[in-house]
Amino acid sequence: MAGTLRLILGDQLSPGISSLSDANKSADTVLMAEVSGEATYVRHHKKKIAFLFAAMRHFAEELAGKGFRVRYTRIADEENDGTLRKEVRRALEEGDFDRVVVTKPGEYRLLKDMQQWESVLGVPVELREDDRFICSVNEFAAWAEDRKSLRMEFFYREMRRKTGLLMDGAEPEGGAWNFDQDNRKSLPKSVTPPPRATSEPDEITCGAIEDVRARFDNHFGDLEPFWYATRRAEAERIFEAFASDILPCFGDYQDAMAVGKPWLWHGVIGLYLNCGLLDPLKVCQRAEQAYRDGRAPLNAVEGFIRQILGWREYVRGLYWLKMPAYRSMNALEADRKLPDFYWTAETDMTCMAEAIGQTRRHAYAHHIQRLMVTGNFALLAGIHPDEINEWYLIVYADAYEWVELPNTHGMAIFADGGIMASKPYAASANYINKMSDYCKSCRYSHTKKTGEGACPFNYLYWDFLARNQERLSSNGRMGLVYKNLEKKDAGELSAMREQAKDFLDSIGAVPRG
Ligand code: DLZ
Repeated sequence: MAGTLRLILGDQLSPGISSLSDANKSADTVLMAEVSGEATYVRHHKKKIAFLFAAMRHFAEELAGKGFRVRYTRIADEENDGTLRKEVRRALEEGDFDRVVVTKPGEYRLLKDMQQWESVLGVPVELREDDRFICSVNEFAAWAEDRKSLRMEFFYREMRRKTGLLMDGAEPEGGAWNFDQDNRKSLPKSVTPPPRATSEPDEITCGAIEDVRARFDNHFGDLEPFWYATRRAEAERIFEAFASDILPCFGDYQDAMAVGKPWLWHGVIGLYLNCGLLDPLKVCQRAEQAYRDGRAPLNAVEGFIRQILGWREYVRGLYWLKMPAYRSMNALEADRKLPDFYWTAETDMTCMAEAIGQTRRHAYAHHIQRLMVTGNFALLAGIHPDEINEWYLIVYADAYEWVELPNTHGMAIFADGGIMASKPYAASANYINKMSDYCKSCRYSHTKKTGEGACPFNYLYWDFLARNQERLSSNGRMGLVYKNLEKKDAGELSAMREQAKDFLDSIGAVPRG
């Protein structure tokens, strides 16, 4: 009897995935394939590839243990045809299948490809919804319909009502939807972040690391040390350690940054959530439990839940609502190349060196580093969206286009012209100094606006405002900033603009032409 070929992608490692919902274990085959096409369409961080290959191998084992027949192609297999489409074709040729079932992918380029599979492969191909999100694509579209403004905050309230998370009847717990004003503390010198739970690589994970070393050694980033969890039970253990010991301070220092302290009180669970090792609703429920048990304060728990129930669901909805046009938007006509130090971390700016250096080491930076350091720099410098979007997709272990693109394109560099954010998140050195200790050990002065030793974030900031005056000065939320620009001494402004240009040219951030 012919069976069904059920394809599982590297970020679909959830036992409840829709493509398996009606599987017949005795007739069907689950196909998983490590392919160079997925590892190199952008040249992903080595640690990201190793993490995903190891997690895929463990998931294949998990499924086999549950009685599924699994066909698994490793990256080193001689017969490996290199792309998902070709691996599906090879499986169809070598087996007895009368249809293919797959859960829709998280990236538009792959969805477009899969939509052709039925005609090119000659068998019915069923693409199922990915129901691992709390809000479906259709539900988001219905929410967005006829709305002038698609701000996350209103969507988030709907999600709170829908799930009942942190609700007190019809009202938000604690009388407010958002406790962000409590979540902007900088890190006092006397406070030390807690140690983090890590996972020892087992034989399977070590094998994946060696395969990546052999094939992708020229990709960005450090492969080792490697201590991310690659099995579900380990990811759950690490999350549990966070929920019980670290979550209580998550809110307070959510926006803080400090030299040599990449984790602070952050969850560092995006990579597990986004490949399916952790479930978003369960994670939120566990955080709420910590609050209900009196073990974590409301500002911490609300802030954490908002990241997942609010931002994560919102960016996913927005991505599918706006693609493909979204990706080619360039509202600020940014046109410069990405400077080389985004790859090397070799820059005298301590904040950039720290954020990029830890990204090289861990394939991780927290949201304020992404938004207000590397993102802010790209915004001010006018880096072309394609260059910065690709960088973010490559370097973070949690990055897939559905989550990366809106966060970078919309939030960090305002390329969508205000669909996501009501104004650009542009900031001078003052912000970085307030929220971090980076400026203390930096050779640049955060108070100096021009001349030798002035922090580039300062003159780039004023250059950004002047360059975009026509586009942004009518934005009500930029009114004060533009009043300040008008008060600026013309000589000082032109000196800053000249220094901005010289600096950008000197770091290779030249116009793409
Ligand atoms: C990111 C990634 C990588 C590096 N490798 C694979 C792979 O070999 N096989 C696979 O099925 N998936 C991989 N992925 C994840 C896919 O790129 C991801 O499923 C799509 O981008 C859709 O989100």
